[in-house]
Amino acid sequence: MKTQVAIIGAGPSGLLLSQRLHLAGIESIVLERHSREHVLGRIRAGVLEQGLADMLRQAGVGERMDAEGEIHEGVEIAFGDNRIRINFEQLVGKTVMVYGQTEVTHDLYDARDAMGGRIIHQAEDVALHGIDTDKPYVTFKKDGVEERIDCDFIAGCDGFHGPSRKAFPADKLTVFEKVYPFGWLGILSETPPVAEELIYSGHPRGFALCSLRSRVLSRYYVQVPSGEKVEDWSDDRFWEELKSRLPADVASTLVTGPSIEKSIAPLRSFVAEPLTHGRLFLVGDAGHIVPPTGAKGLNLAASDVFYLSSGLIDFYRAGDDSGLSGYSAKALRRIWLAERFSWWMTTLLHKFDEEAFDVRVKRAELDYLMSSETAQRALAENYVGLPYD
Ligand code: RFL
Ligand code: PHB
Repeated sequence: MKTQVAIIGAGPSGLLLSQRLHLAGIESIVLERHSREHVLGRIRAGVLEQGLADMLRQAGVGERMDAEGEIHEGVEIAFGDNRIRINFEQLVGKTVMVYGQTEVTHDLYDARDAMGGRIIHQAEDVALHGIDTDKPYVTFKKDGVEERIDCDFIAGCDGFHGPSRKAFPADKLTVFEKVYPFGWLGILSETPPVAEELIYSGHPRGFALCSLRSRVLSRYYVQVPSGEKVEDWSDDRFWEELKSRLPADVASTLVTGPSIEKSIAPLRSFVAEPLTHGRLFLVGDAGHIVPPTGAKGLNLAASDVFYLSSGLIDFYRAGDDSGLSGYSAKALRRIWLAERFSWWMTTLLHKFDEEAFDVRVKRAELDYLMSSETAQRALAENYVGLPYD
């Protein structure tokens, strides 16, 4: 097989990249390890920045998001029984879209299907070759048969565990990492959300988040120590723990019900530098991870796609390779700003095994956030998403 851009991974990064390239007349083939059902069964992000929502509209996949998603003008931050609403609209004149990543992926699949996009599922043993030549290629097995795709470029959109980052020569990649000693236990339940907007709650027992997918579908998370097992968390235990970490008036109105999904995600901050080696480009979680507290993972994947697709379009239209050679530096600048924000929000709201001094400093930081409009504006500016340039 032959194509212009071989894309590894059919998560939101890979699908959105292939859609944007297609609209610019650039061919791609997407290779995915799992089945489509598996990809569409994953419950992940829920908050889209305006930059991503606009890109989806431009790519012709915004219709269902605009009909079914919810525009949120603010979020609440709680600590014990103290709460503050961060009013995005008033503080920075922007909003966010609450619409599940699962739905975004669904819409992208529909669009790729409608345009005859090639996505090869259950591709095994995907391997990258010749990335530092101008004739890279990818090999894989499909139904036991060895296949090969020759291409001009490879986009590694294969998430944190995929083969693309591992294809860099060891001495060409530097990794910056922070692993937190806890994860998020999340559940999805067919119950009305406890509040109209998201509530991020820092509590002496640990962090909790009230989120939602619609007026009849709620998504809740509680911080749990690393190593905790989902099987040890009955629905009742989850609801009790969640209630204990929310302001009393919120807890008293929480509607509980059976979970329809329950899983634990570890928390990590991670950046690989650079994002490019030869003809290989890392995009999204393949190159960086943020803890989910700032809702930035999917949104960073989207800005990477924006920079890389622009670089590829300039290359194919005008032979201009400046966007491709500048991709890593441009994407990394925005990535590090989001890394900082996600680390800050995680540190502020989670329970750590800390010294008394650090606990007092965090309390002062929350006091400052609750009492200073300037501090609130900084949170709002980052949460709605920093500009792409
Ligand atoms: P993905 O979604 O991991 O997709 C990578 C794809 O590559 C495939 N793959 C392979 N394919 C072929 N061969 C191989 N050897 C392969 N190995 C892997 C995988 O099967 C998969 O289909 O990465 P992508 O596209 O870069 O997208 C990144 C986002 O998924 C991620 O950043 C977000 O979900 C993070 N995240 C959130 N981001 C937000 O912006 N807002 C949020 O509110 C938010 N909440 C979250 C989150 C992530 C969470 N978890 C579970 C990690 C909440 C949670 C709980
Ligand atoms: C979610 O709804 O899954 C969600 C929302 C906000 C976050 C993380 C996850 O910060």
